[in-house]
Parts: sequence; C-alpha cells; structure tokens
Amino acid sequence: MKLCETALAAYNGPALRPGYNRADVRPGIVHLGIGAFHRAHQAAYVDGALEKDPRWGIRAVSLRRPDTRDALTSQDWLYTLAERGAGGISSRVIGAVLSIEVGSEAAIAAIADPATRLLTLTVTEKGYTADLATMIVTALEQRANSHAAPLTILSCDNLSANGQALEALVRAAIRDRQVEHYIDHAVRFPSSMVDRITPATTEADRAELAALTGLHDAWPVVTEPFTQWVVEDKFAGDRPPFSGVEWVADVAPYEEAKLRLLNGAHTTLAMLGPMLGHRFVDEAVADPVLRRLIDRTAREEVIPHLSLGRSFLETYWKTLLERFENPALHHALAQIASDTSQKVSQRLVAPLIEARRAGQSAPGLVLAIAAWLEHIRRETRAGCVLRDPMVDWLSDLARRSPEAALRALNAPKKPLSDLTPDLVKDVLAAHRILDRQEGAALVERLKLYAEPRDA
Ligand code: CS2
Repeated sequence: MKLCETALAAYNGPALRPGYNRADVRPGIVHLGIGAFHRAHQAAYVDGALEKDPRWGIRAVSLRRPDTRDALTSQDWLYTLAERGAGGISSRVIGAVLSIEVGSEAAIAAIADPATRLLTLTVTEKGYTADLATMIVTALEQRANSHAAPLTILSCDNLSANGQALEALVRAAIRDRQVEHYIDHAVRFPSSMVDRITPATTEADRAELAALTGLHDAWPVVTEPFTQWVVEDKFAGDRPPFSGVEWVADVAPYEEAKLRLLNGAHTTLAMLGPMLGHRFVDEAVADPVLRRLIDRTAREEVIPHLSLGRSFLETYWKTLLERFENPALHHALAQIASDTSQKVSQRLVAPLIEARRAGQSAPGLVLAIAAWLEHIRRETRAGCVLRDPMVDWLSDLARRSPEAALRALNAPKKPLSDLTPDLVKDVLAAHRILDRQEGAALVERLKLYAEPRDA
C-alpha cells in the first residue's frame, strides 16, 4: 500500500500513526533545508508537540534540490521514520510536515507569512552565506511592514554558537532601520545543539521498511534511537510544547562537547577508517587501533578542556562509543567525509588549540588534521571527486607537496587558518606517518598515536 492520507486512515500495520488529527494542524513553523536530518530530528519533536497544540505544523522549504518534495508530494507529505538499534527496528509515520516548496522565493513568502512564529534551519555548515542572510532579511522586511508577530529564528546546524553566528550574518544584511527595529524588538536567535545520527537512506532501507510496515514510502528516513535537542531558552514569542527538549540558558558547553567529541571523532574515523579498509562507522570503531586512538584523544585531549563536568563527559563519551557501535545503522564514513573543509576547524582545530594552550602536545588531534590532508591526496590520486564546496581548490592542492598544500590550507580565511606555525609543523610531521602508507605498515604507525602520551 502506498503511503498517503487515505492509506493511513485504513492502516493497521505495525508503524505508529500520528497521535493527532492532521486536518486540524495549521502551519506555525517554517523550516529551511528539509533533508533526512530534519525529518529524523526536529520534525519528530514537532510531531509529538502537535498532539498538544495543532498550531505548529511545518511548512518546509528546500533551497536547492526538489528531490524531497518530489518524493513526498504524492504521499501528502507523510513519511516513515525508522529507528534502528541493537534491540531491533521500530517505525512511525510522521505527519508534521504540511508542505514542501523549493527555492528562495518560496522561502521568503513562507517566512513573511504572519502565521509563521518559528523559523528553523538545517542548511549545513556551508549554507551560512550572505545569500541566506539576504533572503531572511527580505522576508523580515515584509514582516516589519505588516507589523507581524514576533519570530524566533532557530539554527539547528552543527556550528558553534549557531544562533549568534546566524544573527550576525542576518544583521550584516540589514538594509534599513525599520527592519533593524523589528529585529531588535520582535526577533530572537537562540542557539541550539542538535544530535541524532541519521545515515542517508538506501534502497535496502526502502525495501526493508516496506516489508516491515506494509507501507511503500518513496523516501523513508532511518535513524538511531538516541535523540537530543538542547535549546537556548530565548524565544521571541510562545514556543511549541515540545517534549524531550532541554531548555538551557547557555547552549555553548553542550554544543562544544558534541562538536568536539561526537563530530570530532566522526571526522577522525571518516578520514582514517577508509585508509584501513573500513566503510562504515561501526566497522571503524571496532578496529582496535582506531578505537584506541579516538578514545585516547577524547579522554586526554578533548574532555579536560570542556566546561561540563568530568564525570558527565566521561559518561557522554561512553554513550557515544556505544552509538558509534550500532551495527544496524550502516552509517557510511564517506557521508561524514563530505564537506570536511567546513567542519574541520570547529571539530578538530579548536580543541587542538585549547589543548596546546594547556601545554599538551595533543598528538591525536594533530594526527586527525593530518589525516584530512592525506584523505584529500588519496581521493584525488584515486580519481574520486571530493564532496566538498571547495572541491576544485582542494583537488589542486592535493597535487602539490604536503608542505605547499598545508601552507595554502593555513592561509587567512582558509580551513586551517587558525593553526600556529608550530602546529603546522606538527601536522606535517604527522602527515609523514600516513603518507602513502597502507595495511599493516599503516597500522603499526598508527599504534604510536593510539598509545597514551600526555597522560
Ligand atoms: C556527522 C554528523 O556527517 C557528519 O559530519 O558528524 O552529521 C553527525 O552524524 C550528527 O551531527 C549527529 O548528530
């Protein structure tokens, strides 16, 4: 049976159905960037909130690709969300998305709509551009002119201080004082930390889910059981009655812990894993050398410099390792490796600089950064096209000597611009460990980094 409203009305299979009457739901949220992550994370929280208050349906906009709209339009925007864990798989149908439109004109109209009270974004690290800001400001101009209600603009991307970063970007695009006044009085940009590992959907997922639920869904989403959303308690108007959201005064400590422990380890595995023949996170984390390396790096180089309590962080890290081990998730390292130029600075360089300030040599973080350079060189030599907004520049660098490449990466405004000359030297030395090494020889070399040093 093809998933749609009519099919769902008659459905009595194992997938849970929305716990509210969808006909009562009205749009209150505009979401920019309707990818798998949003559908696994925020839309699931909204789906729960709609049981208590139907005024928070999601009007989604994809800024670039029409593929999600095209897949979900004939399903009345319904989709299946499956959670895969060690205990098996469970699924529910999410009804929170009321429409999907494509392009910036649609986004402006949706944001300007007086019914919109919350704007959320998952546009990825590379999406925070001047064009995005101009688009939002154009919509805010219309809201200011129509004296529209307060609006909360909530970034849900993996950026440190994402709310502040977005506010600065938007304010830089303001063209007149009326809008500035409207923003000062009626718009807030809370920060938030979002977390749910969501691999790209595969054909095998589609087939397995259809067999399990009896519903044919053109684009289901598969995720892990874990979910977390920490939001700065700074909304402009009322907020959806979410369950499970942690409202805090300051998101920064959570954001930093997540970026440096989860995302930092992810990027490290995504760079080194394929060099040892691994394709998925669970495979890479089961490799004793890689596991020791990320474990040592997290415990000795990262955790001591985070501001949350030590024992909380130790438990947090233990849970992360268990999440990485999830054998049912099939999270591809190649997916994580995409856009590393936009990720490396906050995930690996920032913690390295802090460890150095505290007098540590932090060899694990140094090696992870060197592994990015080696990853670029290997992919380019193999004729693969990097999935990265800086692809042309990076492929060109990959053909130069490691010294020259690193010098270019370290130039002002480039991904490794924050590395000091000392650190550049260390990264280069670590790169020599990896350079063109394969198999057992590479494992032997990596062992040096997996053993405790700074302890
Ligand atoms: C991953 C993240 O692809 C990546 O860069 O590190 O998408 C990660 O899975 C999420 O942040 C988990 O919340």
